[in-house]
Amino acid sequence: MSRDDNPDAYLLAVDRRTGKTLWKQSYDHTDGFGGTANTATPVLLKDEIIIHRSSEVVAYDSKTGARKWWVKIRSTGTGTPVAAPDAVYVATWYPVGEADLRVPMPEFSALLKQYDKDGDGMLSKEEFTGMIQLAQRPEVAVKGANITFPAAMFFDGIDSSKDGKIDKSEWEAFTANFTKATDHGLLAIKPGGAGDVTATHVLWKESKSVPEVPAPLYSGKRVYMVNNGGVVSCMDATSGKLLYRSRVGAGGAYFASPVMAGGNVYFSSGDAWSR
Ligand SMILES: [Ca+2]
Ligand SMILES: [Ca+2]
Repeated sequence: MSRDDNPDAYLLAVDRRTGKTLWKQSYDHTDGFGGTANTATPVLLKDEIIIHRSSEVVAYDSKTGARKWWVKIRSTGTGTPVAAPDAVYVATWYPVGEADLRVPMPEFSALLKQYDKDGDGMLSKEEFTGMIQLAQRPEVAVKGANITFPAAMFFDGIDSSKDGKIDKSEWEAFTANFTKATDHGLLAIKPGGAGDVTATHVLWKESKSVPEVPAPLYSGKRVYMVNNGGVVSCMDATSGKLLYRSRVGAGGAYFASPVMAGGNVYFSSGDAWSR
């Protein structure tokens, strides 16, 4: 697997004894937004390989590599799914998915003031050299906590008319689409479907305090998750009912997935990002 901007991204099955390629399944890389990571680890549930990527949670037949079912989402593709007997739990995190992560996008008039050197009321690639801040991570007080990318990375996606310039309507369409975060959440998905099961196989969804990187933990018919800042949520695995939500008392970024041992759940925080 690889990033969406890598044309060679694929899922590969290799015979563990001989190293021979059994099958190779390519991705469509044209979806997702520029900053997607797609770093989630694939997981196996019976004969299905389940992958969380920026545009879908998708299951492949482990024998043939055929696409079996998928749920359409929009996320960074960072959280590794967890396979339980009756459901797959996956945190689909999106940079503007929760109110405290959002930052206002600049108005087009402000961008013109800053970048429109030739004064034609549009932005060419040469002019639009700055950075775009897409979101923030207020719970993560270190460098790199603001989700900021070079404008050039998004330029071709924003320039929908493909004339090499961004105009007001193109900028507004981009910001409206980006800030529309409908799919962020911890999803419980019933496996074993066929084709697009977005409308039929999502058992429940919890949209608050969703992890960016850590996998959820399934144990004792409960699902636990921890987000940046250390808010822990515990849901009933079957119904999705929130049983409790609480701060563990340690802030900072959370990358490590929780583990269960001896009847306790262990969480590990860190703030070493970008240092
Ligand atoms: Ca211009
Ligand atoms: Ca244009």
